[in-house]
Amino acid sequence: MKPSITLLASAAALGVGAAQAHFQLLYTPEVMLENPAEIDLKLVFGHPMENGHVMDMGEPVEFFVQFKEEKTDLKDSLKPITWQGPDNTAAAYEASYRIRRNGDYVFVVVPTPYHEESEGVYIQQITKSYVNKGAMPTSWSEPLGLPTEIVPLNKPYQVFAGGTFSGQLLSKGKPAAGVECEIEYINTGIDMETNAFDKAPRGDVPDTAIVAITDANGLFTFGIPAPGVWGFACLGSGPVKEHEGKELSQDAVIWINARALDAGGVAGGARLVAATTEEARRFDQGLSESQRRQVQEALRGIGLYSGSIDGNLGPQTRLALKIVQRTHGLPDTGLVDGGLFETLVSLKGQ
Ligand SMILES: [Cu+2]
Repeated sequence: MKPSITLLASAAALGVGAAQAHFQLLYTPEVMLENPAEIDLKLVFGHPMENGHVMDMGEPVEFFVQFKEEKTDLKDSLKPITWQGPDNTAAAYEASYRIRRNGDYVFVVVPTPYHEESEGVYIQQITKSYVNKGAMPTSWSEPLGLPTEIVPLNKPYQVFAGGTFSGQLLSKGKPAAGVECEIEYINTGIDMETNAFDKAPRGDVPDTAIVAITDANGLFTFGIPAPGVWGFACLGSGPVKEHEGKELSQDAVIWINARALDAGGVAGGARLVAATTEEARRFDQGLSESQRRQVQEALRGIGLYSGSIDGNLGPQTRLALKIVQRTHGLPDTGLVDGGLFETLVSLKGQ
């Protein structure tokens, strides 16, 4: 929301930026699956970049998954939960869904309009999140016929930090020009078990919301500066402008996942030491399974790893380890060596 006086006052008291945006989250931790899996989704209305207060969701109007041509209603699978924000709790929802076949799954929530009392307006953020299985792209670039939506022009589950993401904003299927889109990232840890955000933000909180304006064709492009889960909310682009006699902002939201890419000599400088698979295996055996999981959790905590916490240190873990080593001025072996475990655990605790 535009910050209200009360919010500004309380934010000033807390010493946090107030000019951040609210986002409908539709979150699941893993967006590229190799194997069939039951995934958990959390639906939360909050302020992810400043890690601000969370807001009560009403029962969603629609919740479904689109796989190729098939739209499957998932409303009956929604369960009400209480979400613990950093300083308040709010009504939220969760669901789980079994992913079996290869291809793109688009999860969509059409929330019930939220009454923003401080502004006397309603907000409805029609939100899409993507999951892929089997590295087989199918329909990620197709519009779904929503009242308003952002159609991704890059695979939303495989964007690289330092690269760009482009989208086309549609309203009733037609390009929507000159619309302000706010951009944020999830700047906090998400505890899928206890339904909670961490108490503090993890990274920088920019002074004001990041914004892009759609061009004449409804297009926008944003350079993704860092790995993480990024959200785009184009405001008021939906055709419905009023709800229960009050102004309605019907917004389009999309979530994308950006990770680091090791382009070898080009981006990462010379590799000092390249760990062979055999060396890596030997090193891993020196760590307990719980330690290997801790490594993955720590890397996920700092936004460098989006895979599963399974204790198997695969290529994505190796790359993340190298990045940590480079930023700490260590040889980039990609191995948990030379006190790196302690470094990672301390990073996680921050
Ligand atoms: Cu808000």
